[in-house]
Amino acid sequence: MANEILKKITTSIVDGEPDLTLDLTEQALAGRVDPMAILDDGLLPGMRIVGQKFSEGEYFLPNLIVAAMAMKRATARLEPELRSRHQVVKAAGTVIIGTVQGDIHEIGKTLVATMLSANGFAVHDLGVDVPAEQFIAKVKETGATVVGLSALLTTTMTVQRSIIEALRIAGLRDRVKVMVGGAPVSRQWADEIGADGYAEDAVGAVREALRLVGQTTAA
Ligand code: B1M
Repeated sequence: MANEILKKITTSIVDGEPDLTLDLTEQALAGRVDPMAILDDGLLPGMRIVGQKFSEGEYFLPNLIVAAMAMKRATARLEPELRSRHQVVKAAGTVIIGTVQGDIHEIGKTLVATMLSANGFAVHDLGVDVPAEQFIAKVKETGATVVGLSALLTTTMTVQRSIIEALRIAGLRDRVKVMVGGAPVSRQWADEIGADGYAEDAVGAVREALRLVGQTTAA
């Protein structure tokens, strides 16, 4: 039953049917399918296929938009389930997160924020298209010790580097650890731009953030 419904969820993302995606997500939850499996084995494979079809010229921008709509509705429904599965350890640390300036991809960043907050971090999500000044102002306001920079475009990855530099110029670089992520980002890139941490996905981001604040608990 689980495999079948997960496949249907994937297909509904690829076909761009947000109502059906939400409906199938509800059905899967009612059937006690693990919310993490709904995400990893149902929704995300659908997004990967959509991205592939877009790069091959089979899909166009409207296909991306409708797939993102389906993904957002389903992840909003999964969010409380994902949170409730984690025993929250209060004040693991304070994280400021956002998608960097010039980039409006929000789904992955929001998932990372959700998982961090489900694991005890106080999270300030600045949204998308966030300029360096806004990260800096929020670090000063909150005293956060981790800054998370998401970038989904090869053209906006470089903004991660500029933000790290802006934090240095603002005299904050020694006070915060910077974690970077996003589909085109790699550990190598993180090292190259002087980031302190990198994670490939939302679960990895929790592990990395805990490492950065000096804790060892696994996500
Ligand atoms: Co865009 N887009 N898009 N898009 N889009 C990609 C990224 C692309 C790979 C598609 C493709 O060509 N195959 C391509 C980028 C190519 C490149 O630069 N290499 C692309 C393009 C080209 C564009 C536009 C330029 C298209 C255009 O206008 N011609 C445009 C850019 C707009 C802009 O930002 N300025 C654009 C627009 C859009 C939409 C607005 C239509 C929509 C986003 C809607 C929204 O977010 N509200 C969209 C979508 C949906 C995608 C794809 C299909 C899916 C992205 C997604 O949500 N994935 C994407 C193709 C793909 O990735 N398969 C694509 C699901 C999400 C859960 O995964 O975001 O990777 P992801 O996040 C993961 C990890 O990366 C990681 O954890 C997350 C959870 O596992 N992670 C972090 C993310 N942030 C992290 C931060 C961390 C740690 C881990 O620490 C801080």
